[in-house]
Amino acid sequence: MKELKLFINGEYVSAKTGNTFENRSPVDNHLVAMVHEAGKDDVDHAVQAARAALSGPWATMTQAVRVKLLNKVAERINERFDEFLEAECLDTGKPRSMAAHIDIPRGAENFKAFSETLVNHPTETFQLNTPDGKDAVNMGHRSPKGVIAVISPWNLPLLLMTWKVGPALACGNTVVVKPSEETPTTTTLLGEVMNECGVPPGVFNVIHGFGPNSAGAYLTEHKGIDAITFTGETRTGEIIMQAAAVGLRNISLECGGKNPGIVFAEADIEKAVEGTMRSAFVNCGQVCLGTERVYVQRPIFNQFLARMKEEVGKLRLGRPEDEKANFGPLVSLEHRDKVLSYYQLAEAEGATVEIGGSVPNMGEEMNAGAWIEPTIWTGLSEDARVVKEEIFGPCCHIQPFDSEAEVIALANDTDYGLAAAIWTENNSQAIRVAQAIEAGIVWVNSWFLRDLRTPFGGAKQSGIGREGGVHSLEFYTELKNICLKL
Ligand code: NAD
Ligand code: 6OD
Repeated sequence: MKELKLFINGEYVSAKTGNTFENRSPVDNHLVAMVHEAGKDDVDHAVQAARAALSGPWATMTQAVRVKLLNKVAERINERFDEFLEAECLDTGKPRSMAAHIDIPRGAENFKAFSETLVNHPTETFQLNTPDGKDAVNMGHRSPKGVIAVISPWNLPLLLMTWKVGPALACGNTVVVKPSEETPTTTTLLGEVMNECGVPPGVFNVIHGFGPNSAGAYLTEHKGIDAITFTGETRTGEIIMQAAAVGLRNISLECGGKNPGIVFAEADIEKAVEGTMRSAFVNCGQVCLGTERVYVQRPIFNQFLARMKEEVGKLRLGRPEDEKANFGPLVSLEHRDKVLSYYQLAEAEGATVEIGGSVPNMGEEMNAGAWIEPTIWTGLSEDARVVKEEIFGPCCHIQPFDSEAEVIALANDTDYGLAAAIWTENNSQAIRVAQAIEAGIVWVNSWFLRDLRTPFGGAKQSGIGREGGVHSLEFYTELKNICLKL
């Protein structure tokens, strides 16, 4: 049986707790690996290693050498592409075609993009006339924040972890990563890559375990952590924010969403259908930016709904390695229970189930997995829990609207503010509505089109702070002003 150990100070080590937990495939529930669960002592070991590495060769390395190393890491992930792909698909059950297109290439690219940003981003200078008729020069200087705790979720495991580790290391920090207990494998594998590329021991550390009363909480509460970057559920973000308050540690929170898709009568319907199919159903609906509320202008409502149902009917459920499959299972049986409870709630709240709504029959072997049908509902009121709460499954509610003002109000009537997608060929309308939507990112005639130089994050309960491009540099460095009297 495969064993996943902790990665501390450049070595794979057993957890001092002696505890392990199971990592099972959501495709058919087979046991993939036993994972070592870190306790307080293990977390302390990892944080101490990361702290010691802050004053080792990593600290004296020039920026140019560090950038070269991180580019090497990106290249090495690409050289070991098939291993990362296999590992990600085993943990998540997602189609290989999707992980090969999104998860793994972006996982590698995150190490390149932020190095480039760092190299090309100037710090500010101001010249000041002083009262004695002379001058002073103010010079911005960035230094690493220190030891960063990276807490990541299971939906895009490698991509979302490296999205934080890439810029954190580019800025000269060291990290202790706690990947999701559901998807520990690619983060563990990255330890090998760090060693192969010559990243000094202690710079990148991995601990495994759960959240409360386990590795996640021990890490965020550890006094040796200088800043915490978290992606996951809003309620977990609230708990982590409380931990960060002790010692006034910096925090970046990328949390949940209940994102609207808005399809205007002036949309190219086929573009809107294609985009909404992706935003609602890709990765089995487990993308924080995904669309769970779709508002369609009344003149095209019936046509849009009919086309969506037609396309959902064409989705092919299957194993990751099935080349014809484009739809995998949910990440776990536990998550399926949650999503199914919303499927039942939708009916109890009076939804019309337009398509889907239950568990598919996948045959004897795969019926043990976390499969679920892609689902479309109509007919719910705006205050239904299914329309208000994040489900994080392959489902959406489609609702007609009449006016621009009405749909802006509907789109914003949520505690969340992560993302939105607008579909219209009328650019003035697109910009007007995009500016009025309360969200960190609004796509027009596209979805999940990512430029890593742009700010990424959520408004309202979807998060605090922005990462991406120079915004990551803001979070991962301490900016100091040096004032030199001439
Ligand atoms: P989660 O909050 O349950 O877990 C995320 C991580 O936090 C895991 O590693 C988990 O072990 C850890 N954790 C849980 N409780 C903790 C605690 N008390 N202290 C420290 N660590 C703790 O989220 P999830 O189920 O893994 O991911 C799905 C959620 O993530 C959804 O809400 C989704 O919207 C959100 N998400 C947001 C973004 C974004 O960029 N905004 C991206 C992906 C996912
Ligand atoms: O593309 C990214 O950088 C990013 N953070 C994506 C988040 C996806 C959420 O599931």
